[in-house]
Amino acid sequence: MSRILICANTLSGKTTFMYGTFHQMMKGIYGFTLAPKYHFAQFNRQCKRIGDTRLPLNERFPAPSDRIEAYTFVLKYNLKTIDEIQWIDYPGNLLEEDEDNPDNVRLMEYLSGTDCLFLCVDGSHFNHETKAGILNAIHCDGGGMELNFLLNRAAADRQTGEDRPLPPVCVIITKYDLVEPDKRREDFLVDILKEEFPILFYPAPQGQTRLVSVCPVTLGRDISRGGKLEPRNIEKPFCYLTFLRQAAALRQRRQELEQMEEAARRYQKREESHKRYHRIWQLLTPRSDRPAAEEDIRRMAADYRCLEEDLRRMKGSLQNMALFCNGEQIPWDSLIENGLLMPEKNGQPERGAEKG
Ligand SMILES: Nc1nc2c(ncn2[C@@H]2O[C@H](COP(=O)(O)OP(=O)(O)O)[C@@H](O)[C@H]2O)c(=O)[nH]1
Ligand SMILES: [Mg+2]
Repeated sequence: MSRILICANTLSGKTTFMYGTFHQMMKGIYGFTLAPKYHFAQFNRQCKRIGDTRLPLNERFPAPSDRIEAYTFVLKYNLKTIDEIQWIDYPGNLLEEDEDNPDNVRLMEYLSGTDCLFLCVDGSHFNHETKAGILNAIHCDGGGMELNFLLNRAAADRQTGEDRPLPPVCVIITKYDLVEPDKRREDFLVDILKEEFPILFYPAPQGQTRLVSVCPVTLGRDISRGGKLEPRNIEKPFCYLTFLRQAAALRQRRQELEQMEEAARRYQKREESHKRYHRIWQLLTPRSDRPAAEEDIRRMAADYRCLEEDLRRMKGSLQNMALFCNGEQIPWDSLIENGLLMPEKNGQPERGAEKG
Protein backbone atom coordinates (compact mmCIF):
# COMPACT_ATOMS: atom_id res chain seq x y z
CA MET A 1 0.00 0.00 0.00
CA SER A 2 1.29 3.44 -0.90
CA ARG A 3 -0.33 6.59 0.32
CA ILE A 4 -0.58 9.92 -1.43
CA LEU A 5 -1.79 12.98 0.41
CA ILE A 6 -2.82 15.86 -1.76
CA CYS A 7 -2.66 19.21 -0.01
CA ALA A 8 -4.01 22.53 -1.17
CA ASN A 9 -6.31 25.36 -0.39
CA THR A 10 -10.03 25.10 -1.19
CA LEU A 11 -10.79 25.48 -4.90
CA SER A 12 -7.17 24.94 -5.95
CA GLY A 13 -8.27 22.10 -8.19
CA LYS A 14 -7.11 19.09 -6.14
CA THR A 15 -10.27 16.97 -6.41
CA THR A 16 -10.57 17.67 -10.13
CA PHE A 17 -6.90 16.74 -10.47
CA MET A 18 -7.60 13.35 -8.87
CA TYR A 19 -10.38 12.66 -11.38
CA GLY A 20 -8.08 13.81 -14.16
CA THR A 21 -5.38 11.38 -12.98
CA PHE A 22 -7.86 8.54 -12.97
CA HIS A 23 -9.17 9.63 -16.39
CA GLN A 24 -5.66 9.38 -17.89
CA MET A 25 -4.39 6.42 -15.90
CA MET A 26 -7.39 4.20 -16.61
CA LYS A 27 -6.04 3.62 -20.11
CA GLY A 28 -2.62 3.53 -18.54
CA ILE A 29 0.83 4.59 -19.51
CA TYR A 30 3.75 2.28 -20.34
CA GLY A 31 1.78 -0.71 -19.08
CA PHE A 32 0.77 0.87 -15.74
CA THR A 33 -2.92 1.40 -15.06
CA LEU A 34 -4.75 2.85 -12.11
CA ALA A 35 -8.36 1.92 -11.41
CA PRO A 36 -10.60 2.70 -8.45
CA LYS A 37 -10.93 -0.32 -6.20
CA TYR A 38 -14.57 0.57 -5.51
CA HIS A 39 -17.27 2.63 -7.21
CA PHE A 40 -15.92 2.72 -10.76
CA ALA A 41 -19.32 3.95 -11.98
CA GLN A 42 -19.23 7.02 -9.74
CA PHE A 43 -15.72 7.93 -10.89
CA ASN A 44 -16.72 7.36 -14.47
CA ARG A 45 -19.84 9.55 -14.20
CA GLN A 46 -17.85 12.37 -12.58
CA CYS A 47 -15.20 12.21 -15.35
CA LYS A 48 -17.94 12.28 -17.99
CA ARG A 49 -19.48 15.35 -16.33
CA ILE A 50 -16.13 17.18 -16.28
CA GLY A 51 -15.86 16.54 -20.01
CA ASP A 52 -19.47 17.47 -20.86
CA THR A 53 -19.37 21.01 -22.26
CA ARG A 54 -23.18 21.11 -22.52
CA LEU A 55 -23.58 21.12 -18.75
CA PRO A 56 -23.64 24.34 -16.74
CA LEU A 57 -20.26 24.88 -15.07
CA ASN A 58 -21.52 24.21 -11.56
CA GLU A 59 -22.62 20.73 -12.65
CA ARG A 60 -19.38 19.80 -14.42
CA PHE A 61 -16.96 19.96 -11.51
CA PRO A 62 -16.98 17.93 -8.31
CA ALA A 63 -18.91 19.56 -5.49
CA PRO A 64 -16.62 20.92 -2.76
CA SER A 65 -16.15 18.25 -0.17
CA ASP A 66 -16.90 18.95 3.47
CA ARG A 67 -14.92 16.06 4.92
CA ILE A 68 -11.72 14.13 4.53
CA GLU A 69 -11.91 11.29 1.98
CA ALA A 70 -9.66 8.28 1.49
CA TYR A 71 -9.98 6.70 -1.96
CA THR A 72 -8.40 3.38 -2.83
CA PHE A 73 -6.98 2.70 -6.28
CA VAL A 74 -5.37 -0.43 -7.64
CA LEU A 75 -2.14 -0.03 -9.58
CA LYS A 76 -1.46 -2.77 -12.11
CA TYR A 77 1.42 -3.41 -14.44
CA ASN A 78 0.54 -5.46 -17.47
CA LEU A 79 -2.71 -6.36 -15.68
CA LYS A 80 -0.91 -7.71 -12.63
CA THR A 81 -1.67 -5.95 -9.35
CA ILE A 82 1.49 -4.38 -8.00
CA ASP A 83 0.23 -1.89 -5.42
CA GLU A 84 -2.78 -0.32 -3.78
CA ILE A 85 -2.82 3.41 -3.66
CA GLN A 86 -4.62 5.27 -0.94
CA TRP A 87 -5.34 8.80 -2.10
CA ILE A 88 -6.27 11.25 0.64
CA ASP A 89 -8.29 14.35 -0.25
CA TYR A 90 -9.58 16.85 2.29
CA PRO A 91 -11.48 20.14 2.28
CA GLY A 92 -8.88 22.88 1.98
CA ASN A 93 -10.27 24.90 4.88
CA LEU A 94 -9.95 21.99 7.31
CA LEU A 95 -6.88 23.57 8.88
CA GLU A 96 -9.00 26.49 10.02
CA GLU A 97 -10.76 24.04 12.35
CA ASP A 98 -9.49 23.42 15.86
CA GLU A 99 -6.85 20.74 16.25
CA ASP A 100 -9.22 18.35 18.05
CA ASN A 101 -11.67 18.33 15.14
CA PRO A 102 -11.88 14.59 14.27
CA ASP A 103 -11.19 15.17 10.56
CA ASN A 104 -8.25 17.36 11.46
CA VAL A 105 -6.88 14.61 13.71
CA ARG A 106 -7.27 12.10 10.86
CA LEU A 107 -5.51 14.41 8.45
CA MET A 108 -2.51 14.58 10.77
CA GLU A 109 -2.49 10.79 11.07
CA TYR A 110 -2.60 10.33 7.32
CA LEU A 111 0.11 12.92 6.92
CA SER A 112 2.57 11.16 9.17
CA GLY A 113 2.26 7.89 7.21
CA THR A 114 2.21 9.32 3.72
CA ASP A 115 4.61 8.07 1.03
CA CYS A 116 4.31 11.04 -1.26
CA LEU A 117 2.96 14.55 -0.86
CA PHE A 118 1.24 16.31 -3.73
CA LEU A 119 1.25 19.98 -2.94
CA CYS A 120 -1.01 21.99 -5.24
CA VAL A 121 -0.52 25.66 -6.00
CA ASP A 122 -3.32 27.27 -7.98
CA GLY A 123 -1.89 28.55 -11.27
CA SER A 124 -4.23 31.53 -11.29
CA HIS A 125 -2.13 33.09 -8.50
CA PHE A 126 0.81 33.44 -10.89
CA ASN A 127 -0.92 36.17 -12.81
CA HIS A 128 -0.11 39.18 -10.68
CA GLU A 129 2.07 41.86 -12.22
CA THR A 130 4.97 41.62 -9.79
CA LYS A 131 6.76 38.76 -8.10
CA ALA A 132 5.82 40.23 -4.73
CA GLY A 133 2.16 40.25 -5.80
CA ILE A 134 2.33 36.58 -6.79
CA LEU A 135 4.06 35.57 -3.57
CA ASN A 136 1.53 37.49 -1.53
CA ALA A 137 -1.36 35.83 -3.38
CA ILE A 138 0.06 32.34 -2.85
CA HIS A 139 0.88 32.93 0.78
CA CYS A 140 -2.36 34.64 1.79
CA ASP A 141 -5.05 33.37 -0.61
CA GLY A 142 -3.39 30.26 -1.99
CA GLY A 143 -2.91 28.42 1.29
CA GLY A 144 0.86 29.03 1.55
CA MET A 145 0.64 29.26 5.34
CA GLU A 146 -1.22 25.97 5.68
CA LEU A 147 0.92 24.16 3.11
CA ASN A 148 4.09 25.13 4.93
CA PHE A 149 2.51 23.92 8.15
CA LEU A 150 1.69 20.56 6.54
CA LEU A 151 5.28 20.20 5.32
CA ASN A 152 6.39 20.90 8.82
CA ARG A 153 4.15 18.15 10.20
CA ALA A 154 4.93 15.68 7.43
CA ALA A 155 8.52 15.59 8.66
CA ALA A 156 7.48 14.23 12.06
CA ASP A 157 6.15 10.87 13.13
CA ARG A 158 2.84 11.52 14.83
CA GLN A 159 2.99 8.45 17.04
CA THR A 160 6.51 8.81 18.37
CA GLY A 161 6.81 12.55 17.91
CA GLU A 162 10.24 11.97 16.37
CA ASP A 163 11.47 13.73 13.26
CA ARG A 164 11.32 11.68 10.10
CA PRO A 165 12.53 12.39 6.54
CA LEU A 166 10.14 14.39 4.44
CA PRO A 167 8.59 12.01 1.88
CA PRO A 168 9.09 12.84 -1.82
CA VAL A 169 7.07 15.90 -2.77
CA CYS A 170 5.55 16.90 -6.09
CA VAL A 171 4.57 20.55 -6.30
CA ILE A 172 1.70 20.62 -8.76
CA ILE A 173 0.85 23.91 -10.38
CA THR A 174 -2.82 23.38 -11.16
CA LYS A 175 -4.90 25.27 -13.77
CA TYR A 176 -1.76 25.96 -15.79
CA ASP A 177 -4.01 27.08 -18.66
CA LEU A 178 -4.72 30.20 -16.59
CA VAL A 179 -1.03 31.15 -16.28
CA GLU A 180 -0.18 33.85 -18.81
CA PRO A 181 2.22 32.64 -21.52
CA ASP A 182 5.00 35.05 -20.51
CA LYS A 183 5.02 33.50 -17.02
CA ARG A 184 5.18 29.89 -18.19
CA ARG A 185 8.89 29.53 -17.64
CA GLU A 186 10.38 26.88 -15.44
CA ASP A 187 12.96 29.20 -13.89
CA PHE A 188 10.29 31.78 -13.04
CA LEU A 189 7.92 29.23 -11.49
CA VAL A 190 10.70 27.54 -9.53
CA ASP A 191 11.94 30.92 -8.26
CA ILE A 192 8.52 31.64 -6.81
CA LEU A 193 8.29 28.18 -5.24
CA LYS A 194 11.74 28.59 -3.71
CA GLU A 195 10.59 31.74 -1.99
CA GLU A 196 7.24 30.42 -0.82
CA PHE A 197 8.40 26.94 0.22
CA PRO A 198 12.10 27.43 0.97
CA ILE A 199 12.29 24.32 3.10
CA LEU A 200 11.65 22.13 0.04
CA PHE A 201 14.89 23.36 -1.46
CA TYR A 202 17.13 22.87 1.58
CA PRO A 203 19.61 20.02 1.83
CA ALA A 204 18.10 17.33 4.03
CA PRO A 205 19.81 16.50 7.33
CA GLN A 206 22.66 13.99 7.20
CA GLY A 207 21.59 10.57 5.94
CA GLN A 208 18.33 11.77 4.39
CA THR A 209 17.32 12.89 0.92
CA ARG A 210 14.88 15.64 0.07
CA LEU A 211 13.33 14.95 -3.29
CA VAL A 212 11.05 17.51 -4.90
CA SER A 213 9.61 17.68 -8.39
CA VAL A 214 7.60 20.48 -9.96
CA CYS A 215 4.82 19.79 -12.42
CA PRO A 216 2.42 22.22 -14.11
CA VAL A 217 -0.88 20.54 -15.02
CA THR A 218 -4.15 21.49 -16.66
CA LEU A 219 -7.45 19.76 -17.26
CA GLY A 220 -7.96 21.77 -20.43
CA ARG A 221 -7.66 25.28 -21.80
CA ASP A 222 -10.23 27.52 -20.13
CA ILE A 223 -12.07 24.53 -18.77
CA SER A 224 -13.41 26.64 -15.90
CA ARG A 225 -15.08 28.89 -18.48
CA GLY A 226 -16.65 26.13 -20.52
CA GLY A 227 -13.62 24.76 -22.39
CA LYS A 228 -13.08 21.13 -23.35
CA LEU A 229 -11.52 18.45 -21.18
CA GLU A 230 -8.02 18.14 -22.63
CA PRO A 231 -5.68 17.11 -19.82
CA ARG A 232 -2.01 17.95 -20.10
CA ASN A 233 0.67 16.49 -17.82
CA ILE A 234 -2.05 15.27 -15.47
CA GLU A 235 -0.64 11.76 -15.07
CA LYS A 236 2.91 12.90 -14.42
CA PRO A 237 2.80 13.50 -10.66
CA PHE A 238 1.46 9.98 -10.24
CA CYS A 239 4.14 8.66 -12.61
CA TYR A 240 6.75 10.35 -10.40
CA LEU A 241 5.70 8.22 -7.43
CA THR A 242 5.32 5.13 -9.63
CA PHE A 243 8.78 5.61 -11.05
CA LEU A 244 10.41 6.05 -7.64
CA ARG A 245 8.72 2.90 -6.33
CA GLN A 246 8.97 0.64 -9.36
CA ALA A 247 12.53 1.50 -10.32
CA ALA A 248 13.47 0.48 -6.76
CA ALA A 249 11.53 -2.77 -7.20
CA LEU A 250 13.29 -3.36 -10.52
CA ARG A 251 16.67 -3.05 -8.85
CA GLN A 252 15.64 -5.59 -6.26
CA ARG A 253 14.39 -7.89 -9.02
CA ARG A 254 17.69 -7.67 -10.85
CA GLN A 255 19.56 -8.83 -7.75
CA GLU A 256 17.16 -11.75 -7.32
CA LEU A 257 17.48 -12.70 -10.95
CA GLU A 258 21.26 -12.60 -10.78
CA GLN A 259 21.20 -14.83 -7.70
CA MET A 260 18.90 -17.31 -9.44
CA GLU A 261 21.07 -17.37 -12.55
CA GLU A 262 24.14 -17.93 -10.42
CA ALA A 263 22.42 -20.77 -8.51
CA ALA A 264 21.37 -22.35 -11.82
CA ARG A 265 24.93 -22.12 -13.16
CA ARG A 266 26.37 -23.72 -10.03
CA TYR A 267 23.79 -26.48 -10.16
CA GLN A 268 24.53 -27.14 -13.81
CA LYS A 269 28.24 -27.42 -13.11
CA ARG A 270 27.66 -29.87 -10.28
CA GLU A 271 25.32 -31.92 -12.42
CA GLU A 272 27.97 -32.20 -15.11
CA SER A 273 30.61 -33.36 -12.68
CA HIS A 274 28.12 -35.85 -11.20
CA LYS A 275 27.45 -37.17 -14.65
CA ARG A 276 31.10 -37.67 -15.33
CA TYR A 277 32.25 -39.22 -12.10
CA HIS A 278 29.38 -40.30 -9.93
CA ARG A 279 26.61 -41.32 -12.22
CA ILE A 280 25.46 -43.93 -9.72
CA TRP A 281 25.28 -41.40 -6.84
CA GLN A 282 23.31 -39.05 -8.98
CA LEU A 283 20.69 -41.74 -9.42
CA LEU A 284 20.62 -42.67 -5.79
CA THR A 285 20.73 -39.27 -4.11
CA PRO A 286 17.57 -37.16 -4.17
CA ARG A 287 18.45 -33.58 -5.17
CA SER A 288 16.58 -31.10 -2.99
CA ASP A 289 18.56 -28.01 -3.99
CA ARG A 290 17.29 -27.87 -7.53
CA PRO A 291 17.18 -24.20 -8.55
CA ALA A 292 14.48 -22.58 -10.70
CA ALA A 293 14.14 -24.16 -14.13
CA GLU A 294 15.93 -22.45 -17.01
CA GLU A 295 12.60 -21.77 -18.66
CA ASP A 296 11.31 -19.92 -15.55
CA ILE A 297 14.48 -17.86 -15.36
CA ARG A 298 14.20 -16.99 -19.05
CA ARG A 299 10.61 -15.86 -18.56
CA MET A 300 11.52 -13.79 -15.50
CA ALA A 301 14.39 -12.19 -17.41
CA ALA A 302 11.98 -11.32 -20.25
CA ASP A 303 9.51 -9.75 -17.74
CA TYR A 304 12.40 -7.87 -16.21
CA ARG A 305 13.48 -6.45 -19.57
CA CYS A 306 9.91 -5.44 -20.39
CA LEU A 307 9.53 -3.52 -17.10
CA GLU A 308 12.97 -2.02 -17.51
CA GLU A 309 12.08 -0.71 -20.95
CA ASP A 310 8.73 0.70 -19.74
CA LEU A 311 10.39 2.47 -16.83
CA ARG A 312 13.02 3.86 -19.18
CA ARG A 313 10.23 5.31 -21.33
CA MET A 314 8.41 6.61 -18.28
CA LYS A 315 11.60 8.35 -17.15
CA GLY A 316 11.85 9.88 -20.62
CA SER A 317 8.34 11.29 -20.29
CA LEU A 318 9.17 12.86 -16.92
CA GLN A 319 12.19 14.80 -18.23
CA ASN A 320 10.28 18.05 -18.54
CA MET A 321 9.46 18.05 -14.83
CA ALA A 322 12.08 19.90 -12.82
CA LEU A 323 13.58 17.62 -10.19
CA PHE A 324 15.48 18.72 -7.09
CA CYS A 325 17.51 16.70 -4.65
CA ASN A 326 18.57 18.52 -1.50
CA GLY A 327 18.00 21.84 -3.21
CA GLU A 328 20.05 21.07 -6.34
CA GLN A 329 18.34 20.53 -9.66
CA ILE A 330 19.30 17.06 -10.86
CA PRO A 331 18.77 15.04 -14.04
CA TRP A 332 16.30 12.14 -13.81
CA ASP A 333 19.05 9.62 -14.60
CA SER A 334 20.82 10.41 -11.37
CA LEU A 335 17.87 8.99 -9.42
CA ILE A 336 19.03 5.57 -10.48
CA GLU A 337 22.76 6.23 -10.54
CA ASN A 338 22.67 7.56 -6.98
CA GLY A 339 20.12 5.09 -5.63
CA LEU A 340 17.59 7.80 -4.74
CA LEU A 341 14.63 5.51 -5.26
CA MET A 342 11.91 4.48 -2.87
CA PRO A 343 11.82 0.85 -1.79
CA GLU A 344 8.55 -0.59 -0.57
CA LYS A 345 8.03 -0.36 3.18
CA ASN A 346 7.67 -3.55 5.16
CA GLY A 347 4.71 -2.40 7.21
CA GLN A 348 1.62 -1.05 5.54
CA PRO A 349 0.12 2.30 6.42
CA GLU A 350 -3.29 1.16 7.51
CA ARG A 351 -4.54 3.94 9.70
CA GLY A 352 -7.84 5.62 9.06
CA ALA A 353 -10.98 4.32 7.40
CA GLU A 354 -11.14 3.81 3.69
CA LYS A 355 -13.90 4.81 1.40
CA GLY A 356 -15.34 1.58 0.15
N1 LIG B 1 -8.98 26.71 -15.76
C1 LIG B 1 -8.96 25.60 -15.00
N2 LIG B 1 -9.82 25.46 -13.99
C2 LIG B 1 -9.79 24.34 -13.24
C3 LIG B 1 -8.87 23.28 -13.50
N3 LIG B 1 -9.08 22.32 -12.57
C4 LIG B 1 -10.06 22.76 -11.78
N4 LIG B 1 -10.51 23.97 -12.17
C5 LIG B 1 -11.55 24.82 -11.55
O1 LIG B 1 -11.28 24.87 -10.16
C6 LIG B 1 -12.47 24.59 -9.45
C7 LIG B 1 -12.14 23.96 -8.13
O2 LIG B 1 -11.64 22.67 -8.35
P1 LIG B 1 -11.70 21.54 -7.22
O3 LIG B 1 -11.05 20.36 -7.78
O4 LIG B 1 -13.07 21.39 -6.69
O5 LIG B 1 -10.78 22.21 -6.09
P2 LIG B 1 -10.47 21.68 -4.61
O6 LIG B 1 -11.35 22.47 -3.69
O7 LIG B 1 -9.04 22.01 -4.40
O8 LIG B 1 -10.75 20.23 -4.56
C8 LIG B 1 -13.31 23.73 -10.39
O9 LIG B 1 -14.66 23.84 -10.09
C9 LIG B 1 -12.94 24.29 -11.75
O10 LIG B 1 -13.78 25.39 -12.04
C10 LIG B 1 -7.97 23.45 -14.61
O11 LIG B 1 -7.11 22.61 -14.94
N5 LIG B 1 -8.06 24.63 -15.33
MG1 LIG C 1 -12.11 19.21 -3.28
